[in-house]
Amino acid sequence: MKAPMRVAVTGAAGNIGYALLWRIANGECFGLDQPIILSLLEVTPVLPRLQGVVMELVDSALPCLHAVETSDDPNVAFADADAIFLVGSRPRDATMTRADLISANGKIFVGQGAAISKAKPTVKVITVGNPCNTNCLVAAANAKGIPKTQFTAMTRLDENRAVGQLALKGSTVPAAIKDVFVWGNHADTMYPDVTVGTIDGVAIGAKFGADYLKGEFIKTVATRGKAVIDARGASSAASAANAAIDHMRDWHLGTHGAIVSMAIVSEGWYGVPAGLVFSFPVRCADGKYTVVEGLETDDFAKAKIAENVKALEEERAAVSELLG
Ligand code: NAX
Repeated sequence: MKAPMRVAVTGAAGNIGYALLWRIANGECFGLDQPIILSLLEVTPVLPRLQGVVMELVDSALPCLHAVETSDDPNVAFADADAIFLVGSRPRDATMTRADLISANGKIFVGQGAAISKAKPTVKVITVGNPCNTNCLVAAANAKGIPKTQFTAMTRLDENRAVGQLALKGSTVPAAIKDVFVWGNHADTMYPDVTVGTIDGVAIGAKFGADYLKGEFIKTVATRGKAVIDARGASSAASAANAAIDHMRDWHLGTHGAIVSMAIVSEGWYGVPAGLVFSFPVRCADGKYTVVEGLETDDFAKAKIAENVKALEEERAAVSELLG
């Protein structure tokens, strides 16, 4: 067995947390030979409920669970962390506009970002709490001493939703689908790109045609989160936790040549302004991601990328005073 890794999870007593923690501690994310110390962060009033989650984790005798710690202080929870899942954030209520939500959550991510300075400089951070791209931007701006490359936001659920739809339509399994990825913001403007994607080894574009791929397909993926809420009376939790595992596992253990989606701090790739947290096609190896450059983008893709840039620039303007 290796030396234990410290993995922090915020919002650990929430719905996504309840589906996520078990999968981290049973070896699915960092490998079966990797002991895990879970460091769970919650707001103070929720700490008693979190104790119930801790009891259940212990009662599950998960193969990789070395220890579980809890705290309501991010400076404690993130100290010396190797990986951090930023899941907790304030939900939007009926009185809030999207701008109110961005500003309310932005403030949480100033404090959490500053606390991430106490993690290892190699820490891998995934931001799930919404609006996740901009929360990630705020956290990265406030985490002194941690390279921007270590901050990511989750668009893997959008990618997985796209793959799920293609598998249904093609009457096959998701594993038969390769190299589908998402551009942009985790919002209904995101663009699932199938240009280099294949299904059972056949180009997806040739199999399904542009009418479906630029119409019903994009619309279904873009509105899937709302459809789940309407049907279930609660937002996506198990599928979100599953996507967070996919994202972190691929970053840590590699994609073995496959293209996946990660929202990362742009260095200007594909004309996306440097500094925006934007979802790109990436491959991962040796614990690092690399943007897949040189893919062809047609006018449709260029327009979608521009639409996402505009939305994220507006979000960035709404939190400009939080960016240090
Ligand atoms: P829940 O409301 O079930 O749980 C959130 C938990 O976070 C609560 O237990 C709360 O006490 C805690 N929390 C709030 N503020 C905190 C803080 N400052 N520090 C630590 N903990 C804090 O929500 P859940 O369903 O788990 O969703 C969590 C977040 O994921 C939400 O922001 C949600 O919008 C977002 N999602 C993101 C997705 C994505 O693809 N990026 C998809 C699923 C989900 O909608």
